Amino acid sequence: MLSNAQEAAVWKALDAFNIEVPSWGFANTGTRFGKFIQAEAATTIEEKLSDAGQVHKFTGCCPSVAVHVLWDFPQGKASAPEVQALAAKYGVRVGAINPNVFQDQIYKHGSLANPDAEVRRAAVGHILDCIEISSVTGSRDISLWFTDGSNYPGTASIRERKRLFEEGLRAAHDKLADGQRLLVEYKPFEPAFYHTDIADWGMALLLAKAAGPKGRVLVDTGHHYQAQNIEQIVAWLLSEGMLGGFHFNDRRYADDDLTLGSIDPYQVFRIFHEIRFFEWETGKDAGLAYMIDQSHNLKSKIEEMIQTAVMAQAMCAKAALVDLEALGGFQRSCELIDAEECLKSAFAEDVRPALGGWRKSKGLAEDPLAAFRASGYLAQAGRERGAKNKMAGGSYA
Ligand code: PSV
Ligand code: MN
Repeated sequence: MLSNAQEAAVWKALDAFNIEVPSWGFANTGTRFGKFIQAEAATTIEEKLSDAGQVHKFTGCCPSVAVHVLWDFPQGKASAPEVQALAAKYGVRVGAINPNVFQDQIYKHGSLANPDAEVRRAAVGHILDCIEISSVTGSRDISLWFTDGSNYPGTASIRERKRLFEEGLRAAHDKLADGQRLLVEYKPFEPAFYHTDIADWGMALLLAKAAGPKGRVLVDTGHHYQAQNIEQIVAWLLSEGMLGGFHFNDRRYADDDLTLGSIDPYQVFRIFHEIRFFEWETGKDAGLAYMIDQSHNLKSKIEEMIQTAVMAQAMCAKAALVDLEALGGFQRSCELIDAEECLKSAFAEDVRPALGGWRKSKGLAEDPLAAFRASGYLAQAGRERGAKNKMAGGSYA
């Protein structure tokens, strides 16, 4: 049982916590080995926003939706007002704008680091369109992930490509409006298998700095090698004022896109703890974008997104229970066991009753997943979208 003070700390943390869902998490996706079609999956941006609206309706903590421009804006930047209006129709807003400079045929050898100046110009042009879209949708973050890299030693100049990235990112950064930010995401491998141009947080940090003062690093929790200490990366980026936000998901092997906390909830808790510790010590709001980057081909998509949001809230709540004053004291006096127990005892607390109480106070159901299931939304979506999904490929159960 939590004390009244602990319960108040949880409620305060939950009041301040929102997490963004990705539009691409509601559509049928698969692996490179195949796609299992779900009758109720979203087939249009309107359906994606409708599904995202459901996640927010039942969790109360997912008011915004990250969008991928190539996938969600059928007419490019001309679609921005319509997408904006559709989001409002379903009770959400457009969040981070994700340019896509990896799918077109021209990007076979990269985008901003392509040896061909024409291709680099096209990539910068697309990112500038995305910045214009952000101005229409009122989005703060332009979230950049690149597939640039090479597959075989000797086939690319690593240093020249770094220089080209600096040049391209600077050109994009120059066009940001006030209040907008450029988030630079890193990933160690895939689809490039020898070298990825932005392979880790150090490279992303240097490039975000080279881009300009509105450049920040985006940490996708699935984009690390096995056993990497992600909360240390988070702590370092926070202390540099360079952490922009997260793409949350879990992984067992690589970029598995598993449900947040399904493999290692303690990792998620430790990340939230580092953020809270930083904000408590500095008295500053870190201004982070908490986003989910998961797309599931086996689990039911809306249900899984609700699971994720609930897990994120739970880990954020547990982190709010760490006695930071005491922890700091134990750390300074090297009382190792007490420091460790202080952290672990917060993680061990059952915060579910407090989460339920907070939801009730907001007029939400105490169990968002059960309430969503009872709503009948999925069955209805299946009836409306089944034929379209069937046509799009494969059979479905
Ligand atoms: C790439 O693996 C990534 O993490 C990037 O954030 C993309 O925008 C997203 O997944 C969707 O492909
Ligand atoms: Mn990502």
